Amino acid sequence: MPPLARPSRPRLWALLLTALAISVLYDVEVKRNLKLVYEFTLYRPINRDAPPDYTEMREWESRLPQHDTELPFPEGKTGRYVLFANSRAHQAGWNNKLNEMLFNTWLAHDSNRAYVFHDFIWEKTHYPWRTPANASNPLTPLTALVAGPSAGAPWDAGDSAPRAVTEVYFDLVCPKHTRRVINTRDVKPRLRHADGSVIFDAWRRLLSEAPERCIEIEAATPEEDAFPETFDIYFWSGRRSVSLWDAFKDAPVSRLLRTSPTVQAAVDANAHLFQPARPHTNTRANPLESVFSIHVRRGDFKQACLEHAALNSTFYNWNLLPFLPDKFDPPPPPPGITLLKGTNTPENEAAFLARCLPFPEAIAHKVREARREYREHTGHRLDVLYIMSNDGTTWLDALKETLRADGWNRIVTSRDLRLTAQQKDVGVAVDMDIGRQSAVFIGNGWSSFTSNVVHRRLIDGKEPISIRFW
Ligand SMILES: Nc1nc2c(ncn2[C@@H]2O[C@H](COP(=O)(O)OP(=O)(O)O)[C@@H](O)[C@H]2O)c(=O)[nH]1
Ligand SMILES: [Mg+2]
Repeated sequence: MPPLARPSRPRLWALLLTALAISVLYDVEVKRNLKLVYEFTLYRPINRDAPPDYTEMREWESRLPQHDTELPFPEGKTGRYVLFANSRAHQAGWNNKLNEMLFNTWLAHDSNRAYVFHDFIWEKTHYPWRTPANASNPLTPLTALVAGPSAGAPWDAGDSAPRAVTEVYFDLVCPKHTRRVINTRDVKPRLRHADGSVIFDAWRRLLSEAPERCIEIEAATPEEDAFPETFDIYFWSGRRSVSLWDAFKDAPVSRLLRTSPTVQAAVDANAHLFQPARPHTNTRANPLESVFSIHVRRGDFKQACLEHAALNSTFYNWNLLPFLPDKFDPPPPPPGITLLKGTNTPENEAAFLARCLPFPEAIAHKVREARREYREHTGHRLDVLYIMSNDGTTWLDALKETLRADGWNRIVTSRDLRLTAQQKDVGVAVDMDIGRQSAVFIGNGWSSFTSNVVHRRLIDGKEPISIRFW
């Protein structure tokens, strides 16, 4: 092999310059790609301070007046109780658990039993702080997240149903050996495809007629039932709950549901962010009544929306109420095409993504339309926009820039809120409460967060024109 010729001086310079250019480009590209990977995995905002301490709140829970063994029937040591241990057999987002908790409390109320409440157990990927892989799942006291009969508040005056109690008190009045254990495998299979009213009635009858004072509902094994809740994800992700709306909206568990003091304090502390830029145009006491808020569900929904498309899912729970605008009918396959279960056409997938994971331009378009329609309907022009989101990436900044072009006096996002550690812990409920109180709310039809905001807005008497979906 002939020896390699030594490059001439100009060629050496050219080589060096090219190498330098490549290394600069490489550096920029690699960093950009690393950032994308980082943003994809760390899609949610992660806090660097310490998680909160709840010692005082737990003490407060333990001192609730119903924790008194001397109280007369149906409370006290002769009282009737039900623990839905099945509801915490697997972890899910706060709102997937909240809608089930409300129904379980409703069942307890209607069968004259005290609902046994317990901490919310976090899925680690949702928790606002990083949790080591070998640590147990973080917990938040229920009373930090919500108030109302599910969290121990009294029922209506004159309602003799027993109040909800903590598990510590349940252990005292219903020691393990005194409990009748009902496994979900003995109830759920025959109700698998039943309508909500049939499922509700079956459980209500079972819990009412059981003579035992103490009942624990136990989950079937994960192999038997991966979602062993009384009302599981298959139930909420379809139309079977809708027939229960009229009864649920008037049920005390729903009417008496309230914002927790922790959430209330967070909303109050940040109220100044929502003051309109021109105060003289706003004569309302509550600045949120002039806010247009949007729920931009991102992060894990990048995957969830594809799964909804593959399963051709309808909207979730109350987002399906027939009197609400912006319906979504899962598109049928094109004529002559039979789809395999769990697959969809590229066209149908695109139709799902347009509604479930909309682009900034589509979001801006929808916000413009809904703002105009609200103004036509009510005469009110809304000038403050609130973007609530679980997105922790620069995508949210880009969205804010896109929306700025539409002449909002102020645009606030979840990240602008100043929160204490406890308030950050319940940040999901803080955003929901802002959504509840806003003049207009646009949400994601497949989201249980959105569905629970829709519920509270309707209970508060907000009009359907103010409840929109992408
Ligand atoms: N702060 C905040 N958190 C959110 C928002 N959307 C989703 N999340 C987080 O995502 C988790 C899962 O959402 P979840 O409550 O299950 O509602 P869904 O997944 O939309 O049906 C929640 O527990 C929150 O931690 C939002 O707009 N704001
Ligand atoms: Mg969820």
